[in-house]
Amino acid sequence: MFWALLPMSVRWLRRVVWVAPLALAACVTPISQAEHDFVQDYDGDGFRVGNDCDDYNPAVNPDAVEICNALDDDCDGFVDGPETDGATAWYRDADGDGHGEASTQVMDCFLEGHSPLGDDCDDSDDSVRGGCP
Ligand SMILES: [Ca+2]
Ligand SMILES: [Ca+2]
Ligand SMILES: [Ca+2]
Ligand SMILES: [Ca+2]
Repeated sequence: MFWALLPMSVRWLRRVVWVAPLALAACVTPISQAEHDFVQDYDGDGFRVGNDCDDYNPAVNPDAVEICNALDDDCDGFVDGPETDGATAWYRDADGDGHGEASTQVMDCFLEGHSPLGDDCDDSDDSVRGGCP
């Protein structure tokens, strides 16, 4: 009985010897990082690496609305700015007293050297600030 099965076993073994390495090679054939990134959308926001400037944050993608958060939410290359949702008025504070001059108003999320208060009646004297007559 054993001998009767031997030819079939030998044929099966021969097939395994040829097919197994080919199947294994197909499984482990590496794809390039570019190919991997082309098909991958790590954060599931519908934008792949390359179009999504942060593919680990679903709130950041080309369809997102730019908000004041120090991030480039909409992937346009600009972080926040005057057109950002939530931008407020800022006034240049030349004397550093925490109050700015009303005529220098600009809209933004945050501006270095500026104050959200536009009530400095003398922006060259830090002893004179808000509440001037
Ligand atoms: Ca994203
Ligand atoms: Ca932002
Ligand atoms: Ca942006
Ligand atoms: Ca002042």
